[in-house]
Amino acid sequence: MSGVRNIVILTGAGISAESGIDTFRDAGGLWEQHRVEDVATPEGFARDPNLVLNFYDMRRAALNTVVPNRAHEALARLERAFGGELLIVTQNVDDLHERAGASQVLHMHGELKSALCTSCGMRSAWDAPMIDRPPCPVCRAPTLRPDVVWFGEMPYQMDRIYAALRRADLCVSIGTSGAVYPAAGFVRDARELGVRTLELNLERSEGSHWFHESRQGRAGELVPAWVE
Ligand code: BV8
Repeated sequence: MSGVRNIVILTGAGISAESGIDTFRDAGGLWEQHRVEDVATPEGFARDPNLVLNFYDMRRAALNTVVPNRAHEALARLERAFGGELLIVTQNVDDLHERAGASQVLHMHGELKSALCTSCGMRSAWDAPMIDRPPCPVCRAPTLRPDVVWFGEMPYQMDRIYAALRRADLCVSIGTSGAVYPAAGFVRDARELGVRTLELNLERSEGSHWFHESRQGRAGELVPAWVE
């Protein structure tokens, strides 16, 4: 990566697929098992909170049965070895980037291992079920929800993401279908800023035509090969 000083890496569910975490839109994925409207919107949570709390309790518990894969490990190696600025913007709510050793990770759609209190608005590290309505660690009210960004909600730290894109000279998208905005628009934002763009994905995505270069393959092979 000669001459590259600032890298923004966007990751999606495809980077965690080889760790055994279901993606959303692949065959048998999460959205085939549940309607988005029922489990990933504020309206769905208001309509049937137990369905939503169970959906996220199950996914949070599953995290303790999976481990980072070669793609997560390669990005953590890159972060340690790279002399410039590197930010991993992940759409994923799992903790596999961090468990692989990455530290500059921005969860724009929140995290399974975090709780948001709808009474006091505070976020707390969390690794237990919510179905029994445990008390908020801060205000003690029994009003915790998953600290994830649902459809119709504003993703986290958008200003920081756009500031990083403005400084970047390379933007790499790994394992995302390019179906969900505003993340799916980052490649266009990057191109308008004159940033070089690379896609590493199992198959061509909805946004592949926007990338300067698009490579197809499994993240467990493509990402270590790109990092080395
Ligand atoms: C918002 C929750 C505004 C946590 C998720 C235009 C502009 C702005 C917004 C919109 C717009 N048009 C529509 C919208 C609204 C909406 C949206 O984008 N809808 C889509 C469906 C059209 N966006 C929103 O609502 C966003 N909020 O815009 O707010 C606003 C403004 C002001 C004030 C308030 C609000 C919020 C979106 C976040 C929704 N939450 N998740 C959770 O449950 O996890 S989205 C969900 O899908 C995931 O979080 C993920 O981020 C996202 C995308 O999925 P991917 O990660 O790409 O996964 P997917 O399964 O789709 O694809 C996997 C890919 O991996 C595939 O390409 C596959 O080929 C590849 N793959 C598989 N295996 C491998 C692999 N690749 C490599 N190796 C492998 N082994």
